[in-house]
Amino acid sequence: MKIFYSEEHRNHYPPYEVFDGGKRVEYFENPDRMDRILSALGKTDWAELIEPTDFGLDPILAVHDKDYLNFLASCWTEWLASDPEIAATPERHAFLPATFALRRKTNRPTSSLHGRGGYYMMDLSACIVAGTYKAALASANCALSAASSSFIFQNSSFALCRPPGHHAGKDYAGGYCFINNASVAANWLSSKGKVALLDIDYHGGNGTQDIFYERADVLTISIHGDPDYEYPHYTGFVDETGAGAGLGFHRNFPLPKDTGDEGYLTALDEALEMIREFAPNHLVLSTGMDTFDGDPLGKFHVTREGFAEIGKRIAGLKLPTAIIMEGGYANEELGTNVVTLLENFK
Ligand code: SP5
Ligand code: ZN
Repeated sequence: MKIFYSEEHRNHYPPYEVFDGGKRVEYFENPDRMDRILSALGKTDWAELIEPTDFGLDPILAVHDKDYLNFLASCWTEWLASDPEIAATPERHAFLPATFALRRKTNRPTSSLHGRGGYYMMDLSACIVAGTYKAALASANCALSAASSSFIFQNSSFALCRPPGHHAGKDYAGGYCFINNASVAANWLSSKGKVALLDIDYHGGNGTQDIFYERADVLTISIHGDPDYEYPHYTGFVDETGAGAGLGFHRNFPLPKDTGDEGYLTALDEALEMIREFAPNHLVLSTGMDTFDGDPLGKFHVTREGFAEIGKRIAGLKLPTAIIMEGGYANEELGTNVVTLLENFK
């Protein structure tokens, strides 16, 4: 299986993120996650590591707002220039706004750095540092390379994306995500045929939902912790089913705390039935492993055997699939869990 991976992600490693209550913690979405996956893939005889192709900005701008992307590109340099103390100790800093725009109709990003920051960010976990923008571009190129490979060879491939993407919308970052890799891939594929995007990350795929909400050519489905108790808190409810031409082409499966293999697989079967009925030409799989029992950011109890069965059932669709890495923070088990899922798509 072709695995698209870039070393560029290492330069995106913010020194902290901020949890509820203002608590600074180590950045959970760290480079070690990739090392664990690479190490597990290295022990198989089927993983072929490939550098992504550079697709340029056009396929990214087909999904994201130009001014938002410009903000990501220049944010760090502007932040450094704003304060000599930051410039003197850049490794201790990350850009984060402390005021957030309510998306009222009259709101717009204002010209100051914080005026853009609070508009283009939804929380305190999409921290921007020196290497963030280039890492995000490389990550999107991994997803595009996987999409293109799956299309050309009509088989499945894996984009080992970091940073992840599914919380990022057209013009906002959040939840460790800057560019919505899976959406960029799905949108690219949508010019070749019908696309289904299934999001199995533990957190609701709010960015993906927003991006395709009014489109009927890309069916989006997310299975996740109910926003009644879980991040991203304000979206991912069962009554959000698309709008306009896209009505009926989005579906959320919010699940209760402590969901295990059985409850998860029941929801998955219903999602897979919807995909079969939609009869897409391609599948994009937003693959978070944070549903795992013991994930520090999750409240589900999906087991290793669960991931084997999840992989088997999704692969049973027999669709060329671009598998896109999203979250998963139980680093010690992350590599094995990813390989367990991928085994089914060889
Ligand atoms: C891609 C992805 O999985 N992003 C997830 C971002 C989640 N950020 C919110 C974290 C809230 C952590 N709550 C603290 C629980 C610690 N026990
Ligand atoms: Zn997640």
